[in-house]
Amino acid sequence: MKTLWQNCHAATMAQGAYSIIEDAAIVTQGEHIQWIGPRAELPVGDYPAINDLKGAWVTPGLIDCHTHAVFGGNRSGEFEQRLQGVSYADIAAAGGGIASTVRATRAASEDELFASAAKRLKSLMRDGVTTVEIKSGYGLDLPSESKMLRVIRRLGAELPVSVRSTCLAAHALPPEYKDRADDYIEHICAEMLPALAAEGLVDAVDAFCEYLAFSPEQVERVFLTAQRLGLPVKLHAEQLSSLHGSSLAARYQALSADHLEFMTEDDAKAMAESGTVAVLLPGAFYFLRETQLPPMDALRKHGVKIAVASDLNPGTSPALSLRLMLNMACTCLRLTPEEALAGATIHAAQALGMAQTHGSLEAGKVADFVAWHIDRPADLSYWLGGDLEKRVVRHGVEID
Ligand code: DI6
Ligand code: FE
Repeated sequence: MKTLWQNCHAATMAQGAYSIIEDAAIVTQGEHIQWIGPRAELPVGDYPAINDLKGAWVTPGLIDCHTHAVFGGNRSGEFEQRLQGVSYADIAAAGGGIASTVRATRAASEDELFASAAKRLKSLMRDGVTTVEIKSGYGLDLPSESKMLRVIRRLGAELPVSVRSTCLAAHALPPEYKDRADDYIEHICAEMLPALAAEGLVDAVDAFCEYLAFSPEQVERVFLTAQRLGLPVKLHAEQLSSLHGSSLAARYQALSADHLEFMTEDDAKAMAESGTVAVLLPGAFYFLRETQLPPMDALRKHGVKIAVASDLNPGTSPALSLRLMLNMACTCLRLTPEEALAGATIHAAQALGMAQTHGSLEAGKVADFVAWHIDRPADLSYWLGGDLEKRVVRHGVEID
């Protein structure tokens, strides 16, 4: 069905900039954008359905390209501890942190995990999110990782949001493998990834490269396995220290390297050459009270594409609003509102390998967009969360 959307302005985000069309018109045909341009140039034709957007600003549907939205329990108790001075690393070393979420996630049923994650996703969707990536990584054994990934697939099937699933089996060392990290990596490579990929549960493979998680050598073995399975890779890198995981990710043509506070200019060069997106996670930066900023100047100078995501997870970023992350990207990490919006649209799409079809308003792309009742695009990074008045269209169909 051909539909015309008009009486709006568009921030198309083509080429990673606002790329504004004033007094725009959008023609959708089925799930796709068939035409977009100034209303004065609208092709003459028969439009069986016409939508008046009443002066709204239309942007691509927002894309949250890094979340851990499926998990059991929560860690507000650890938040209280950290506020009394215990560090994230201390809590992890004492068996809390990721390990405590692993216990709760293993104990939860698939339905329980689905129900709690669905609530969190609905919160993200109230911000105009139409695509979200969700990682496993709180199961850390084959049955529990498989359970998480099935929940992730089910979220995509049952909610009006496109979901990409990432296997993060190399997130932390499970208790059964205490002091045997290499053996766990071997188990991931020989058993877990091949089995999970064969079940069709994995769109990409991620790992946590950090002194309190896995070394670059261990990560490389996971990447080699992913490569053999034909799966793209991503990496949590340079969050707490500099191990040059981002350069390693670039050598494997990773879709993205994420966090990056401690990355160097050489890492930025390597990422620019491989087209690896820098995913910045201001929620974790803020929540851990980090002080080391990612090197924005080096990223800009070398032309690395920058995305912004929520990192929604129970330990370091219990973030239920992607727009709040856009604000924090501006205030804490010094992005411009235009960079932040590109980071949650076209560059986020690239970080998921979806830039051919998603992330900008262009003819031929999927018709995922939001018509916001705002004064200008910067409003999206300006308001601190809250439920802005808007209409959300996904696959050419308006959703509530
Ligand atoms: N980095 C993060 O910020 C999250 N995982 C990761 O590798 C934290 C996950 C957690 O603390 O539960
Ligand atoms: Fe993360």
